[in-house]
Amino acid sequence: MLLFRPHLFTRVGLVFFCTLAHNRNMTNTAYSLDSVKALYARPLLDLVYEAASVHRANHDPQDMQMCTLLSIKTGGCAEDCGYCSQSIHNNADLEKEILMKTSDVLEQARKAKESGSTRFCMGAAWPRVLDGRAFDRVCDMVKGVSDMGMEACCTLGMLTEAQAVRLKEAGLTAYNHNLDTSREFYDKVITTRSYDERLDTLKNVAKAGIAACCGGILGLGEREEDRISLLHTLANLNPQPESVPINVLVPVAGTPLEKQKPIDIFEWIRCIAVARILMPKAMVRLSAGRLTISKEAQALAFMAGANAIFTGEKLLTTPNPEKDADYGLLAELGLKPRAPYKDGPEPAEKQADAA
Ligand code: SAM
Ligand code: DTB
Ligand code: SF4
Repeated sequence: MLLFRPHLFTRVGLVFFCTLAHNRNMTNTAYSLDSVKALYARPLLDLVYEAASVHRANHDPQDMQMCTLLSIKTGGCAEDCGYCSQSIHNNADLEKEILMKTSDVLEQARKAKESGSTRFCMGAAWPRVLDGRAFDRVCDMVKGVSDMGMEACCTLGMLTEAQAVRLKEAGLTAYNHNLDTSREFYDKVITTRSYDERLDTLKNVAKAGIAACCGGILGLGEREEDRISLLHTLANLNPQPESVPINVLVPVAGTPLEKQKPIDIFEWIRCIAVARILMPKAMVRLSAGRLTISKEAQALAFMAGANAIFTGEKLLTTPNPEKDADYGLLAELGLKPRAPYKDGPEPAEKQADAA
């Protein structure tokens, strides 16, 4: 008779998932939904232990990538995302702003670099990119940020392959485009676009040779099955995302989710650990929601494999921990800000080297 022996499963599980994850980076071997469910169901501290081992095998565990966000065009977005302050379907108290001037954006990027950030992410409240003067200006911004020696990232909504190629030529490191939740739960939160449209943009980004920054939001009212399904979809993207932002819902007054019950912090840790194990090479980025999470919980998240944060007092439209608090926490934990890719190989080359 086969007895369930957790200690044995821990070791066998680690070898199994590391091998699977390693193969996944080189071939089209897909994770089965059942394997992700089994991983997710493991005792929390076993998961954290395994995730820490995978993290240490693939990254310098002292490194923390510091990223800065800037909203380059704020509010007035036609999509109906239930969490978002910037949707015209919601009633958040937000000043709409037209596309910023390129020189102002580059000034902000320069300040971010001076304060230690190596990645600069520009966000626009657009459902999709339209060709024209505004997009030309965004390409100039990307070029300017890249020329400063920072990793340039942007998030502009849906994108065609030709637009992705233009961003690549301008020097874009990564394109942020989140799946946000499971396919099954998606239309409970967003009805103006489909999951497949999100996946189409991710394919266009991959075809242009740009790394994808793709993750989700926890605490939208989704069930555990939805979190598992999201992680399963993310891990089976081919190629896997270069970075995986893990957002916790920031409940914004005037949005349908303003009264949503906060996610249990151990569910957050569990998702971070599973993301790290399934996507060993990715940067796992703690994104929205850190302001209300204790420093002890953030330390456990770093142990579970999170290795990037957004710094600066604002995300796009909502508050974020002060820079001093973040640098203080890194110092307390013996972590250090990571150098940009520009000081080493590009993410795609790194993956090829690992293979
Ligand atoms: N319009 C583009 C899009 O939706 O892809 C880019 C900007 S959008 C604000 C970028 C991401 O921010 C979303 O995919 C979502 O994950 C996150 N986000 C937006 N509002 C949030 C909130 N209130 N709490 C947590 N994450 C949020
Ligand atoms: C991501 O996944 N999170 C960031 C970044 N990518 C663009 C955005 C968080 C936004 C949080 C809500 C706000 O500040 O408006
Ligand atoms: Fe628009 Fe993006 Fe906000 Fe959705 S999340 S409303 S697409 S800015």
